[in-house]
Amino acid sequence: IRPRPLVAGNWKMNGLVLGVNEFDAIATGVAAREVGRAEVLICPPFTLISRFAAAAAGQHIKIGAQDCHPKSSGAHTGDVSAEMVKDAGASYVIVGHSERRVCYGESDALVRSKAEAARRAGLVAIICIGETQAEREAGRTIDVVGTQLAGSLPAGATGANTVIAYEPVWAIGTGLTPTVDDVKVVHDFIRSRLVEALEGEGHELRILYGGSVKPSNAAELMAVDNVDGALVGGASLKATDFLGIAAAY
Ligand code: G2H
Repeated sequence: IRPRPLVAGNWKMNGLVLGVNEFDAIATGVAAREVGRAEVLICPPFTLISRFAAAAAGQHIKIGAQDCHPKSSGAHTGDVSAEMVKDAGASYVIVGHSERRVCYGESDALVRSKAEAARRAGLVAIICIGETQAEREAGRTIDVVGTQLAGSLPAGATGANTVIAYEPVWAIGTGLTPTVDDVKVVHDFIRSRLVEALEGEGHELRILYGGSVKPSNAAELMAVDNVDGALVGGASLKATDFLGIAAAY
């Protein structure tokens, strides 16, 4: 039995203009069961979390953050803790997105500590991993993904507190997507490593695919073994596109 799919929207640093309208339209679509059996999540910038959480109260749509600090409080100017995100109304947090690994030099160890913070706060961590174009061309995809997974996954992760997102860096925001065969190879590999590390529980973690997911490719991606949902960037900012993707899952 496959885990219930998760379709997550990563709004990145967007949503100031029209974001509230698009969120309302997405929430309305989810409430009207325009989506399939997928769990639907929107991760807006920190500043919109409490607003969206209030709008989503009593509805099925979930809210998440895009990052958190490993500590619960302290002298960390500009940072936001997992506990703060939870208090604002989030139930998920993305950690280790490639944009953070690249722009802020986040290491696997830091990503793991953020995933541990998420668990401590009662949030589900979505741990992102994925190879760059140069790594893929050098034939190092499996090696890189395996190293990131081993370094970022906290001990004792469960399907209830952890989600893995495979996002090939070269497919992010570029319109390029790997072939479904390429996606299958990496997702099967991630599953095998999860089962090695977590035994039977390794079957319970959802493995999302991310990178230029759109309504036109969502169904073929979802049909791949061990693809348990999507992490959607650009296409999650438009309600009709995002609902179209969610409906495929
Ligand atoms: C990858 C993805 C969302 P996009 O970053 O995390 O973005 O769908 O725009 O490629």
